[in-house]
Amino acid sequence: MMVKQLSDKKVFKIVIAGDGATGKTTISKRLNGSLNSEEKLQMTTAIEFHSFEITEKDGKAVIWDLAGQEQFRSFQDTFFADADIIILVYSVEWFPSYMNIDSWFSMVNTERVSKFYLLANKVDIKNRAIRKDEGIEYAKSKGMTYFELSAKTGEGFKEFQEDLLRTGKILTSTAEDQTEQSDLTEKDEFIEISEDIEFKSFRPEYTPNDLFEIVEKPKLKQDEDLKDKTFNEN
Ligand SMILES: Nc1nc2c(ncn2[C@@H]2O[C@H](COP(=O)(O)OP(=O)(O)O)[C@@H](O)[C@H]2O)c(=O)[nH]1
Ligand SMILES: [Mg+2]
Repeated sequence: MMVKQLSDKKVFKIVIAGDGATGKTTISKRLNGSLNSEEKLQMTTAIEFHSFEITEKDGKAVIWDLAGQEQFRSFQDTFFADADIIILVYSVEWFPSYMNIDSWFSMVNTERVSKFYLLANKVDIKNRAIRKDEGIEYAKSKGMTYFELSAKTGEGFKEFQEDLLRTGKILTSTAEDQTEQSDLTEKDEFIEISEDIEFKSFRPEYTPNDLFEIVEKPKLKQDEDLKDKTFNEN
């Protein structure tokens, strides 16, 4: 996927979405450097905003992050509208969060989006439910750029951050700057295939591409039930 350029835009909108507790807020805070600050979580609004500098020429990104309201889908139009970059997040140890990526993806008007990331978070947890090659395969099928990382330990984070900053620079750059960067396409993200991983986590036999009826069910309660079940089995 080539990065579509915005003309001289200085502030752009990044939307981070995915199921609750997959690490969206942790990722956002690591991006803007506030991860370890005492900043209090504002739970009174439906959306949190995290901003950070993207270029020396006052290019700025604002991340739109749901403040724990992931189960209510009524916000979606405003939330996704005019997003320049979209980041969808799942947690590698929690299969339903991977399944639901399809549902998050379906809320987006992809034509308007300059770049789409799929992040497999929490790779510090060794008990994986989704292999790396599956994540890559899915990302590929949707034209997304895949990274896996741990927002908690920082493992793999730099690679994603650098790609995001590079994208941001292109989005905010002028036409002259563009000539140098015009060759920027996806690089090596799809090449590496993971080693064998033993599945211990909860794992039903379906993938995000065929799960529409599953995500249409009342989600939160169902997920909680599944979660309890998994913990009991372990
Ligand atoms: N082990 C592990 N835990 C994480 C990671 N990222 C976030 N968490 C934890 O997962 C929980 C939910 O994270 P949060 O960022 O609030 O998720 P959100 O609901 O998607 O915004 C918190 O307890 C985080 O500390 C990670 O990479 N690894
Ligand atoms: Mg959050």
